[in-house]
Amino acid sequence: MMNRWPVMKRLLPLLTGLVLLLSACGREDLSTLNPQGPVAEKQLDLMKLSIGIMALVVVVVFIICIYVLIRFRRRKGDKSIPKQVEGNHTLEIIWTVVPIVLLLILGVPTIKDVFGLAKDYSKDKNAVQVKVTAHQYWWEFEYTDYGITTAQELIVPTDKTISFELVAADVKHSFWIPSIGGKMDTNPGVTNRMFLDFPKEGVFRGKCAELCGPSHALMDFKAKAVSPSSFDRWVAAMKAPAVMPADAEIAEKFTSQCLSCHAVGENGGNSAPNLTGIGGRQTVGGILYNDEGVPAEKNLHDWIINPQEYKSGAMMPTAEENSLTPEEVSSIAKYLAEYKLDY
Ligand code: HEC
Ligand SMILES: [Cu+2]
Repeated sequence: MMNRWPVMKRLLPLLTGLVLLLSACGREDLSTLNPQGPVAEKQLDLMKLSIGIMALVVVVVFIICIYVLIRFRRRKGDKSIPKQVEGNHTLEIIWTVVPIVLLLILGVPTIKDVFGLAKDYSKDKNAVQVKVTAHQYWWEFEYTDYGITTAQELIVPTDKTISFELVAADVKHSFWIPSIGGKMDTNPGVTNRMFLDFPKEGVFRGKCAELCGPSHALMDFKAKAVSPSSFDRWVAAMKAPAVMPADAEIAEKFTSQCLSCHAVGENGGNSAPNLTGIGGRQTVGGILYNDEGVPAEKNLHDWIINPQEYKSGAMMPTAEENSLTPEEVSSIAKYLAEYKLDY
């Protein structure tokens, strides 16, 4: 027999590396196996139940199969025809009833949860209504009861159910926060509904789960669950008058070159992410993380110079196309980095 160990020994570091790489992608957990809310918990319970039943069936079938293969194998010199069991009532009843019982055990909770998770909270006065619009390659969150809109960072209170109305502005996308629950397609022209609860404070990573173009894999967002009082402060801060660049010339450039698409406070358009309080967000564009190593100002600066470099196909012009001088880019990046909301 060939000794395979030397080959395995060479493959082992590669496999270890792969495992580490795959498990260490991203900062917040993207796993459905570590639920942080009741919806994801129910979904995980269903996965466990169905995998449990399947595993049980596989084990039992394999044990019977191996037993039969050994016990009833053809022995040397034995030419006789085995005992025929066709039409055996006991056997037929067993292999009809057992699957029915298994399907019932799987089906009853599945149907109960599928309908339970489809509950419509769109008329519920206690729920926070959020209209999610998916764009290539960013997420817009409109709080219809509060008259505010934000992007890339969904802020939610821990004490209320969030009722989502989901649509797409261009092609089909899919809204998914693995550790909280989901997913649900967003379609152009059709509204889907879903609700989620965020009982724990924290930041949870969301993803587009439907191949939607070259930067599909970069269509990340954050869901940030905060205390009820913090949420109220955030709403108030979002509604406060916009902070514009202090320098009049920069303010004018910003208005003419950026607010044609973007908005801050009550100023600007709505064909691009709302930039109110962008300096306090965890990322720029959902993917460039702001931290000590790379502060928001640097990420904003790099992004404004050439968004396509970080997200190919991003529908934002480069600094050159926006006819900005390097000084103007720096001033705008500094202004946006300092634009933070207190909440
Ligand atoms: C033609 C419309 C358009 C113009 C003009 C425009 N942008 Fe954008 N911008 C976008 C779009 C679309 C995105 C989202 C890209 C993506 O993530 O796919 C974006 C994203 C951004 C982001 C990241 C937002 C976030 O939520 O993380 C920043 C910051 C930004 N733009 C700043 C600017 C600045 C500053 C200017 C003016 C110099 C500007 N943009 C001009 C369309 C525009
Ligand atoms: Cu998408």
